[in-house]
Amino acid sequence: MNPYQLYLVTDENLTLERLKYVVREAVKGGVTMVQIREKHHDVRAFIERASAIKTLLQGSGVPLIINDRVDVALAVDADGVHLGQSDMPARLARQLIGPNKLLGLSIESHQQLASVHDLPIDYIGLSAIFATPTKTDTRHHWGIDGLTSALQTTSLPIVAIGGININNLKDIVATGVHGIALVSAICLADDPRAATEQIKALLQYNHSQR
Ligand code: TZP
Ligand code: MG
Repeated sequence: MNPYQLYLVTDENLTLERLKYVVREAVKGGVTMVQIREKHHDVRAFIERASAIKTLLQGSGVPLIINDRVDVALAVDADGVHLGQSDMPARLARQLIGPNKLLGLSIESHQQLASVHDLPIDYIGLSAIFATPTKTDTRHHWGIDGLTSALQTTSLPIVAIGGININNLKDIVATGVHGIALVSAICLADDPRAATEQIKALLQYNHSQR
């Protein structure tokens, strides 16, 4: 199974109860990976939230990835870390987490993309495909054409993130991208399980049409 196919990134504004509910329902709906992304909470709350999700994912086969913080990933024994450009350098993170954990890196420009080939990472988060209210400081928007050319530039798996929803999914899948990462399309849905199932079905249908 491709673990990048349907990657849930959690919304930092969810209460712990809603966070647990969303992740539980999204797993039932078929997400293949979960990233806990916390921007406002202190490290203690981050660990508490990550531990709760780790417990919930136990036995599901869905890997847990921690955004930004290698220390939190180690503390909760997560399956991996996702770094941004201002987080710990990938090489150092790899030394700390060892060879067996997943390491992802957000790539936000052509220049950053050109320098990934010698980094010890497992996958790229191509950010942001489209402008999105979930993250308002994104500067470069790759669009479908940028995503297509990025896929030709690297052999690393690419996960597309930013503004992806059921309306543009078909165009994203048509690029052959390895996976899509979603925040609001699942976290803000009234029924996160139904939303996930709908997206998963569209992914599978569009993939079969390629
Ligand atoms: N990184 C780039 S865009 C983004 C992140 C975390 C937010 C994506 O959220 P949404 O709601 O799926 O557009
Ligand atoms: Mg980050």
